[in-house]
Amino acid sequence: MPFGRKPRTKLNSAALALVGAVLLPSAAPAGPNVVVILTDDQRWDCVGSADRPYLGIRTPNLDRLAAEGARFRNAFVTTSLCSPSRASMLSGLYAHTHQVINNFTDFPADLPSYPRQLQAAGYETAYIGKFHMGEQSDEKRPGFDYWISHTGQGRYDENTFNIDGTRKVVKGYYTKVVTDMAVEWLRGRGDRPFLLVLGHKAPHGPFVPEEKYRHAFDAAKIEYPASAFDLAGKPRWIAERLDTWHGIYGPLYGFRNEFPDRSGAGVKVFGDFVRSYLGTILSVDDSVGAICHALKETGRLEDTVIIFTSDNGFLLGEHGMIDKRTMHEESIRVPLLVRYPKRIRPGSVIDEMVLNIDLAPSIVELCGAAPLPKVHGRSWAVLLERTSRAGDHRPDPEREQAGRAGAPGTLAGASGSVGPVAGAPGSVGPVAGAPGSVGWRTSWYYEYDYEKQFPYTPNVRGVRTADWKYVHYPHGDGKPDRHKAELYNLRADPQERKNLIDDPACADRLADLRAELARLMNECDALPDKMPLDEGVKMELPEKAIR
Ligand SMILES: [Ca+2]
Repeated sequence: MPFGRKPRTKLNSAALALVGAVLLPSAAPAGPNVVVILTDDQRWDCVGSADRPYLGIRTPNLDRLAAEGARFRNAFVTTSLCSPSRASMLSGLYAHTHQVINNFTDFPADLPSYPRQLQAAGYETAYIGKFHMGEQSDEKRPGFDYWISHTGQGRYDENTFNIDGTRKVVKGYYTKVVTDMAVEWLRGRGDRPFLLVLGHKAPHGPFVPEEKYRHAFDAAKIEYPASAFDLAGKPRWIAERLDTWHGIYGPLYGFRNEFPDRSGAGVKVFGDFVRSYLGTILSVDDSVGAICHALKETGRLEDTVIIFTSDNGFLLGEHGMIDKRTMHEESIRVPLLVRYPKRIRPGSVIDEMVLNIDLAPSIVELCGAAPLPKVHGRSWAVLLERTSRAGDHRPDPEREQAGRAGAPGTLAGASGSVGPVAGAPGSVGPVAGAPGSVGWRTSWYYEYDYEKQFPYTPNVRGVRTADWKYVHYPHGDGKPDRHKAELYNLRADPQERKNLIDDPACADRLADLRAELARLMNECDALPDKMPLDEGVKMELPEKAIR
């Protein structure tokens, strides 16, 4: 079933029929506005609405998106690295197809993307903030009518932006600056529907929280996670990574001056590292509140699909690792919140496994634009439709009233007034129906290619199902692997503590997963599988310019 093409076509047709004429393309586009808010390196549990929010982090504006929309509790990236994942989001394709396989490659100028499809359908389109592909250029990219971005990683303070052709140093904290720019653009919109992508730098390292949040997590007690000391039975490269740029005893992106530091006292600097990461996310939450407030003030909140997600997750010490790239849960899981009351029952929680390659086909379908000519992902609009069929999904009038009286910087009502999704008004809890009940995927393929510039992670190839994960590390020469593989029963062992790869009782399961991996790779055009040679984990630090 290459690409699952037939079922997808059927599902798209069914979904289109269900939502009616509003999704049909026309000369004057009638589709909803779309605002995509994209963070950089934000792990899935660093939003207050997560099942177990990290260190109890509170993000009232993001939580409001979840309470008034849908929270995907199983959202993943197919490559946990900034540029490859961003290119997958734009195109709906795996990295091996779009070929942005590292952080130094630009999005191919001729590759179809969802912004281009929306632009062709008559949308006004804008990109504001961190683009993070082809970093040597800050020039406007295809698909966007309006453009504000910059070269490189950008700076948290006094960043130089290319503001639609004019380069300028802008004082102020990055997250606030790009939010103000986005609000200004939103306020200037006319009758045409629009797409805005707001790309945050936060919480990408080196983490510098906004001054007001510098001490927000001072009281939090932070230790190395237990899994950092639990490496028996794991591949040796994981232990080799401990002292490197991507290990918990290494420099921690410059937070630690003396390294490697395996002393017990070294955990204090690790704690500062984690606190700073979290602090930057609080400013992102303010940004979400400001964007929603601007949409409400301009009368567009209910006609706008708001999507919040991140380009990859982030390891905060799990398995002795920081950073991303690996296929461990903290690396591949991202937040995904979608608010659009016309299609989503408030407080919906969606369990199906969705991927970064699903974003483009989903947005294109929701907007009624022409489908992308080729995608590996699938539109999750069908999952949203199911939430609305569960009952009345109109906005709650009382909450609308609260919104009109709400303070600036909040979506509707006072900041922090919304509790966890489960307790929110209108919450329906998990959507009824087992995974697969709408023909949804029950497994997916993960890939990452070894980087010479960051020699801390091997080539990675893996398959994840709802309950199992198999991941192996090819050398890149077509010969048998030289690293031990990993096999986890995620239902029994969600923290991936016990590697079952050598357990004879799991031999049949392992064979099934290997067969499934081969099937998935064939289905998404990943064969023949090309990758660089694994040159091993190295102690050397990355060049300063690319840290
Ligand atoms: Ca990233």
